[in-house]
Amino acid sequence: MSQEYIVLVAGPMGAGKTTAIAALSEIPVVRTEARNTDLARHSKALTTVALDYGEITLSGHDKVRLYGVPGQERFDFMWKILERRALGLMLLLDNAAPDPIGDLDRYLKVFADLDQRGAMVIGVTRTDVNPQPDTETYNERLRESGRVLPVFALDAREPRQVRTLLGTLVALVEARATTVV
Ligand SMILES: Nc1nc2c(ncn2[C@@H]2O[C@H](COP(=O)(O)OP(=O)(O)O)[C@@H](O)[C@H]2O)c(=O)[nH]1
Ligand SMILES: [Mg+2]
Repeated sequence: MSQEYIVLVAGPMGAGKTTAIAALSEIPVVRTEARNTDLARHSKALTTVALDYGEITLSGHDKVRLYGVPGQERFDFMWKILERRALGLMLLLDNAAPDPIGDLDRYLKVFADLDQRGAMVIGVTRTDVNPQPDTETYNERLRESGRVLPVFALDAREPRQVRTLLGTLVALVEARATTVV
């Protein structure tokens, strides 16, 4: 039977959410971007203020609806609406950000419900720009917070790497679906 999954792609501004969705999607990505009015936080001229949307069909039948959700705290309420419908979360973290481990902590708190109910994978981008912290540091932090989650270093511009991350997430969602009846 074919399945349909809603997957959220979350993470701070500049982590590669829009790029990752574009790398995965087989339809033209619906992008809602606007001029960045928060240049103090990030120098990007365009930033996501609403949603990015893309779709991918897995193994010929299962469809994944991908929603990129805003990275700025002032849009928090939008995360909550979609989170209720989602089964999986791809959390992207920018390794070149000032405090990526702090970002991890913050997003784990925000998405605690989805983490409990669904599945989560973590993709660390920009390791080419900033190799530290390494994935072991993320793993340690996750262990401290009582979680075991897959952590991948990846480049959001590389479709194959993003597909690997999504494939892992879908496998976790399916494992949950068969164990939690
Ligand atoms: N150097 C480098 N650039 C990346 C990587 N992943 C994404 N980018 C770039 O980072 C920029 C921000 O990505 P974007 O998708 O707009 O981030 P968003 O704010 O999370 O949607 C884009 O120019 C991407 O091409 C990576 O692993 N390394
Ligand atoms: Mg974006």
